[in-house]
Amino acid sequence: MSRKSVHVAVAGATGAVGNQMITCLEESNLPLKSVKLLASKRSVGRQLRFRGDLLPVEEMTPESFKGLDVALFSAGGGTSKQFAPIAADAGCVVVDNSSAWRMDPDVPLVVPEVNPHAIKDYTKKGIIANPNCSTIQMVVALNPIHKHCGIKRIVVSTYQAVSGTGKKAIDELFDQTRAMINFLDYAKQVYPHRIAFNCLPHIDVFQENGYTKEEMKMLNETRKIMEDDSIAVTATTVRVPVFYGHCEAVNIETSRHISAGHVRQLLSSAPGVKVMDDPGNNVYPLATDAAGQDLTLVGRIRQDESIENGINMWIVADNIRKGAATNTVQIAELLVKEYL
Ligand code: NAP
Ligand code: 3JN
Repeated sequence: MSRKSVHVAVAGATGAVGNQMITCLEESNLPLKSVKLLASKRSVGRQLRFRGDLLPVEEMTPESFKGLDVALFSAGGGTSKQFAPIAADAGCVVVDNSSAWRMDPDVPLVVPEVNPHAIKDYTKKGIIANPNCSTIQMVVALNPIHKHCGIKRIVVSTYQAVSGTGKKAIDELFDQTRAMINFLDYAKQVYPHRIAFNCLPHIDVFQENGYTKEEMKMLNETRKIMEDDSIAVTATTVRVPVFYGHCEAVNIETSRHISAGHVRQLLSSAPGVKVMDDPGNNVYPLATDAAGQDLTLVGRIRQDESIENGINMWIVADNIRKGAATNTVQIAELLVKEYL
């Protein structure tokens, strides 16, 4: 175990995820020697607060990574493709939030509660990938069940908050809602349809097979993180007019029978999970319960009575914290503690 103190950068520091990364870094016990904030040229001149100090936002360039130990990236896939290898060549380990490197066999895809051992493979490319938010919360809740009785198939429908799309989408939901309740015209910029008072079964781009890229990410990433390509996964991902917190209705079919009570018991002691399951008293997880904290909340656990070995549940987490920034910082904490 190392107590090395580290020079860390946040790339995409002015964005929805980057901003939360700064907060998570402030809250973390990482032994920090310095923090550098990077974004595009547009943000040069801005300053952001870190533990009481105002830090300048610098333009990310190939020279940005010299002397750094770890960089937390959330500046989009193209930027990650371009800059992550440059950072790695400079000796700086990248923990990347985009989908650019997730399915690269030489890049570990890590959820610390599920496959922390995979971090060791960071040496192959100097890059560790953070999964998609919808995948993270699902595998945190499902992995203990998979370990116990084998999950054969997952059917998931998501209800995803607009913060998953970034700053501009948060503004769009706010502006459209305000316009509509004042009987005014509204503008659409981020989504192809109105998001206020609506649900859009469309997240990321459509693929040739009729699924969206978000839906295919859930399939491929789940198998890689749970280290089991035999798990069948089918997803429908939906954007809903909620600011923070992704919700998921999840149905699983297991190899061996497990009762709803046993699932509740397993998840009660699972790392990173909080069971909120007392429907008689209106207790089940809500997006508003998840927002601002780091646990994955699980409720509505019940037998799927239509098949022999099936369970239904409702899984909720803060998409910007556990779904992105918190998971990234947790990976960085493990990396520094165990490997640097
Ligand atoms: P956002 O609010 O739009 O922020 C984008 C950030 O990227 C801003 O800081 C922006 O800087 C920076 N950026 C854009 N182009 C850049 C460039 N050429 N060089 C340097 N910085 C650049 O978006 P977000 O919601 O934070 O998401 C950012 C990325 O994180 C996404 O594209 C995605 O890859 C990833 N993400 C992952 C998850 C997940 O599920 N794990 C969830 C959400 C997002 P300026 O302010 O200067 O433009
Ligand atoms: O839409 C959401 O709720 C999550 C969005 C994630 C996202 C947004 C833009 C680009 C990603 C991602 O993490 O998969 C990407 C990307 O492909 O990098």
